[in-house]
Amino acid sequence: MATVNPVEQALQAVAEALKAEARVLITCHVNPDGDAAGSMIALHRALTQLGVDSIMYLASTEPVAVEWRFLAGLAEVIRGGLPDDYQFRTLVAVDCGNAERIGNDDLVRAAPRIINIDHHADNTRFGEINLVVGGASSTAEILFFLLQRMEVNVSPEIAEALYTGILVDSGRFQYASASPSTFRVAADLISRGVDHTAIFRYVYETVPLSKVKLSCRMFDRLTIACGGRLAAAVLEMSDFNETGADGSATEGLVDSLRAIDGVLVAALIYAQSGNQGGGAPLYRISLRSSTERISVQRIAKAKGGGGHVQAAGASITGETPAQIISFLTERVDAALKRAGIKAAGCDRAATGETARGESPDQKL
Ligand SMILES: [Mn+2]
Repeated sequence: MATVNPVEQALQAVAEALKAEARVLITCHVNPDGDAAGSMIALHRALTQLGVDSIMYLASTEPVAVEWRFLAGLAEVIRGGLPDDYQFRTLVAVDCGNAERIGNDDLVRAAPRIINIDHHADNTRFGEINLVVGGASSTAEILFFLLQRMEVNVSPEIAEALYTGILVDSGRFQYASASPSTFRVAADLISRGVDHTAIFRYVYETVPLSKVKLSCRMFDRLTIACGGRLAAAVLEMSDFNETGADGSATEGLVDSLRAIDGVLVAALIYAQSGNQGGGAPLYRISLRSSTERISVQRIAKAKGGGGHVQAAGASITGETPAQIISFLTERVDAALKRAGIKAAGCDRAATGETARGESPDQKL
């Protein structure tokens, strides 16, 4: 007897629902990364092609990280203030693990219907229809299959947006979430006209000098703890002001902390711009783990955040960076102990850090 694949079922349900929609509003999480922005743009173009009245909306008014500014279509995104007819539009959330990440509660409350498309394993399934594939490299990879099912013509523009999402969220195809399917989809997109060399240059090799200066500050403030397994760094508001970097310049910085030999967990703690008001200090932590045996999602969750097992984040109010680092040290020490991982340099083979790593989440 044929088994019903839940991913296939969800793909079909969302494909049918979207094709039948008259008006939609597509949004992604605040401070969008390449997957969030690329997914939003790709889906918008696809729906427009099918004759659906689609608009894109982003709750945050902070500048989009310089890495994604090349994406054609960003200028069409409505920022901050909601469009007049938002309460009549089906809300399509892409790359949002929970409804709060959308950043506008009014929008979520007023939506006549919510369709939720995402790859965060801890997604709260806040939609009426949920297409959540926890093991997928990116939301963009899920969208590729969705658009095929909707019989969308994947134009070079759509392909470029999808490719960017996949490239970035798969860690340039190096994370465990990069499956054979991820590579096949990327190959397909390149055959449709994606200039992967140009995208690589835009995303990774047009770093503003202000961001380089900011990363110097980050390495200056580096704390190594937990027997060399935790690397944590702090960026204060003054670091942003003095280097001329804006809040979006933190994009990707935490990955270079994880790259340090022996380090398994990286944490970047940075001041949020809401800080200057003189209220309680607000910090954002970006967390990365090099091994599936240590879940940073769990650590982030303890502070009200979330994400993936190996990439997560949280916002923290009312704690100093020193307090946050001691919390992280405690948590990482406990996680290392649970996983039976020794200090760096002791027993490298036992860490599994070079293992291929099979994600326990659902695959496409
Ligand atoms: Mn994503």
